[in-house]
Amino acid sequence: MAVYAVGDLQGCLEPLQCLLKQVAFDPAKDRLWLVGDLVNRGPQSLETLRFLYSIRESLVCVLGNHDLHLLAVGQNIERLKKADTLREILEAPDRNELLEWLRQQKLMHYDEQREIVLVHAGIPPQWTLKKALKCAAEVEVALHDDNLFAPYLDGMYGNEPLKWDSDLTGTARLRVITNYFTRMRFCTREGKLDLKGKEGIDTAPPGYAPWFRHKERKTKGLKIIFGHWAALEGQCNEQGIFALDTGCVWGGALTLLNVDTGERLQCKCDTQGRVKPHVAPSDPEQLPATAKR
Ligand SMILES: [Mn+2]
Repeated sequence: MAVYAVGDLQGCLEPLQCLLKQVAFDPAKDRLWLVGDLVNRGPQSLETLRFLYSIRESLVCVLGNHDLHLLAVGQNIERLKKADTLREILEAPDRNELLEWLRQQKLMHYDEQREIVLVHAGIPPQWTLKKALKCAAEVEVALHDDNLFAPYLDGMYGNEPLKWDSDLTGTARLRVITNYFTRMRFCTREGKLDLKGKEGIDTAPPGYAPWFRHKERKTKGLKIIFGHWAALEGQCNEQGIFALDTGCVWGGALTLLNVDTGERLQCKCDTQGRVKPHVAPSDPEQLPATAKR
């Protein structure tokens, strides 16, 4: 049995299938861990969700901001945005089955035996593993409860409060937990969020740093696999921290990590999130027009 973690799919089914083929993924034996943002922006959100649902017994999946957005739109709590490519899911005959499955997923997965955590965006520096699991579980209770689900999604949008406080209650409490797990990139050492910056590590505003970079981070020693931050291009240069979002939907690549061996594979993508055709450099017919001149 092998365990593979894969970065943000965002509806890019072709590159996923390309990678699963390369490792001869066997759903009967192997396990696939997904860092969330399974859908949106890419070309095949519905097909991606259907495929994942078909192998659901072999999956571990944590939710990303795009997945939560889909759930909110599915509940008529939020409207589709111009750049969303989620309509095909909402209009599908099997939408309820797919959305119900998505809703049952978690914000955080902890593999006790391997001492590895899987999250979409990260864990704030001031939280221990125990605290993070407890906070994730609070949101998961709301997600999985028929009565709490819609109010949770309704209160989920927004940037405030920017920082965790154990005295927070209700929607504000769930909102900041959700923002940590699904939207965080830069924060202060106390965990105050900057939700604007999206670029590389060296673009942190003064007083801020990538969540994994803080010296006092309480999850040091734990392995953490995450996605969400395409500008890192899969590199964060931090012991035990594995960045997997390599922007497959933006003309980057989809990345697969063998969780036990640390081996990485990539499938290069075009700007539509499809598998990029392999170009042999020796074939002049295949060279871009500028190179022929
Ligand atoms: Mn994301």
